[in-house]
Amino acid sequence: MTEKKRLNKKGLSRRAFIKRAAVGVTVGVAATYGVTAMMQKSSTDSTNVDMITISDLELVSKIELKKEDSLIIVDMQNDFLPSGALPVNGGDKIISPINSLAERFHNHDNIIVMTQDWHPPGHHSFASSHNKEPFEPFESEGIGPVLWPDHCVEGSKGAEFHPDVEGRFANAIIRKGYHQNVDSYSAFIENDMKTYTGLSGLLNTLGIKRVFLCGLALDYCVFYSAIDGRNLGFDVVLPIDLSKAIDSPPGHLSNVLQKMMDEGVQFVKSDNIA
Ligand code: VGL
Ligand code: ZN
Repeated sequence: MTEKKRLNKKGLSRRAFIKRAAVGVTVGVAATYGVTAMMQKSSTDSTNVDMITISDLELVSKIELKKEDSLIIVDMQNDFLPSGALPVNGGDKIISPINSLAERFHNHDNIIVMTQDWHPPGHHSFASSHNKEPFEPFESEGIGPVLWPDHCVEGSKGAEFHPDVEGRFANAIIRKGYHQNVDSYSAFIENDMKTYTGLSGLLNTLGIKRVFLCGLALDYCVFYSAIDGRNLGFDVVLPIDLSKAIDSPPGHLSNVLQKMMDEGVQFVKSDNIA
């Protein structure tokens, strides 16, 4: 049996477990939260053989753009890029290929949305608000699984889009994370699992059926957007070369890749989107 098949088989049994864990959950990231906590536990187990990496993902060979497609560019802001407050490794490498994909969407007259992490000073997700260190584990309603350095404070330089990111193609900008005590990783629904950002309403009104997600960070805002996107009935495509991960706590990335596979997110190289 090939490595991929083996992983998929494991994925299936894990999915069965996830389905059970998710009983009673109708919408949003509720299932994701419980399951992620469960998965994190297994990821720190050194006997865990399920660790998957980006190179294990099965890729779709080619995707043709349709008019019901939208590109969501997640949090390409100074604070998530080198020299920012919460820099994501390699984040700068994806700027130019994201611009090029955005241009393709624009040329096809497809809707492009940019999201912007936008926190009030002293936001509850900041370690400094709890006299703790960044990346310390922390769970409370709408916050966690770790605390963050102060980042993307509303109106600050760090919250601005990186100047090299081509913003002129964006048809809409969705801000998120602006409630003091609740974070919003997902572009669709805040971490309280009930407050909508308005993105799904916008996309539904415009007749969008499929979303392409790129940007930062792969294992937080992109991941939760992908899962919510699926739960809200969208087809979700992730151009895998256009997103980079934080991977904190360690093993988090592997868990979320597995979860996205299980939820029917499609992976593709951005060059193969035409
Ligand atoms: C993000 C952590 C905190 C993200 C935002 O954009 O992935 N991660 N705030
Ligand atoms: Zn944030």
